[in-house]
Amino acid sequence: MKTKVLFIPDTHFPYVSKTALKKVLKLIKKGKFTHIIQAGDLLDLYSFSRYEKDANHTTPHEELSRGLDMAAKMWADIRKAAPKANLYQLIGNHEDRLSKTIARKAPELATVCKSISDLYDFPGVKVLKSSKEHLEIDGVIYTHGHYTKLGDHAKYFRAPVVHGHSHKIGIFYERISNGLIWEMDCGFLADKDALPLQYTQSKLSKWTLAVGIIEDGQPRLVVLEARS
Ligand SMILES: [Mn+2]
Repeated sequence: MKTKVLFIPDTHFPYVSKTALKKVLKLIKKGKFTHIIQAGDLLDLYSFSRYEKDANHTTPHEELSRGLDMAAKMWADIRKAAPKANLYQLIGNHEDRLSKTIARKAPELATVCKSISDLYDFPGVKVLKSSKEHLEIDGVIYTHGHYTKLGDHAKYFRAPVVHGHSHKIGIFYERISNGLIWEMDCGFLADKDALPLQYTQSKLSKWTLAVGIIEDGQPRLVVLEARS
């Protein structure tokens, strides 16, 4: 069977870009995808960040429950739009914020706290266990990503790789002795004006709303920003 994969990058719920997410759902309705993967950084978890933050922006409970509700709604909508597709949830570095908070502040509680993958138990969606795991479909590796330089994941795996994480877009190709490897960085799907996404300006300026499509082993980016 031929595969057609949709890769949805970092959504950072509840700080998702609602207009971009709507475009993704439209794409899914007519796209006949066999596999749909969310890259991780599904939730932002700003309240659990170890970086400087505004403690009054939201409460940990409110942010987590709103984020999970919105994420559950996205997956329910996706299931309705593509009932036959295989659905996967990857785990990103923002998800690690929960276990890292426990490890830092109360490591003795780690064994009694729910694992991240239990929290992300959406109906009909297979979830990976940690940000260290990746998915492989037809020889292509799908991962949240951790390197910042385009091409470094493909060089590490010596295989085609699709990822999110950097919030930038790009496709890298390299010829190696026994063929061609490539890497696709799929951008992000969050609202960069939301306070928790306010990183340094030099980073923000390169962030791009997009998704990745992998059809017959070939990568393609779909940019979701309005044309200016
Ligand atoms: Mn991210």
